[in-house]
Amino acid sequence: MFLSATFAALAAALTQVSQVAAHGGVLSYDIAGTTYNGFVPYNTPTGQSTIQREWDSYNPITDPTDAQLSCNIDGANLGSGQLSATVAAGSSITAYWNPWPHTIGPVMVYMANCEGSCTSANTADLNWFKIEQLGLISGDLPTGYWAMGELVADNSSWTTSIPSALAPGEYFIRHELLAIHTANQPQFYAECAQLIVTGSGTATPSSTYLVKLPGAYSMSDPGVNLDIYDMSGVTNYTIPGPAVWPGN
Ligand SMILES: *[C@@H]1O[C@H](CO)[C@@H](O)[C@H](O)[C@H]1NC(C)=O
Ligand SMILES: *[C@@H]1O[C@H](CO)[C@@H](O)[C@H](O)[C@H]1NC(C)=O
Ligand SMILES: [Cu+2]
Repeated sequence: MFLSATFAALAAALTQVSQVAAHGGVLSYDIAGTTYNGFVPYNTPTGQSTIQREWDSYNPITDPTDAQLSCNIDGANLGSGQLSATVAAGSSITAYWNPWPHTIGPVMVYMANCEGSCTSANTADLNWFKIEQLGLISGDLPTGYWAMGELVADNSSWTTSIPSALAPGEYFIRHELLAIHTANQPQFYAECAQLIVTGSGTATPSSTYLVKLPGAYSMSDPGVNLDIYDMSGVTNYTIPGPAVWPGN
């Protein structure tokens, strides 16, 4: 009785540890040479100060229509602790994840204009546009080399550039990993950070490139709900969501 209870507790603890270790998110950023810490999940938001929106768990969102798909659960602003990073259009941004455990699936980077203050914005209402995406790089679906594998090989980081012609203003940047290693069970990992983009650009994406999140994905998308292990020899993968804004 005592032993089995102990084993049950131990098994539960191990399961929790492995679940935490098996997932994660963006923990910090390097923006034009300055390091910014992210939110620290599993900790109270009280006293935290970061450019990132709150996210509370390393677990993925598994429903492409989840109400909190835009900036993860619960995506709240941090009140007086909520910061924004000022960055010139054209600058590079590197996002750093915890040592990332998954190598199968696309990497997507979005932005959204807050039309004013990002801190007071409801991220589900914003018009999001993609600034970068990469899916299957080589090989076939079950055994090929994916953008997520490249991210892991690159110190669990991803570097992208703010489009240089982008009109100045307050924007979110949203990094999203879509892990598809489990058959017919997509895992969405998204984190958002607030930027104040400076410069003399005038370009803004037209409506063709703008989507709501949730809204852009569905379980009927070929790249969302699939069993890669049943697709040996298939060498094309359709990244979900809108086309990447060409930046002009
Ligand atoms: C690897 O990532 C960590 C952050 O997770 C960073 O502190 C470190 O500088 C990176 N190493 C290299 C070689 O870029
Ligand atoms: C591969 O391309 C075909 C033809 O366009 C398409 O029907 C199919 O959904 C694609 N497969 C994936 C996994 O995106
Ligand atoms: Cu995971």
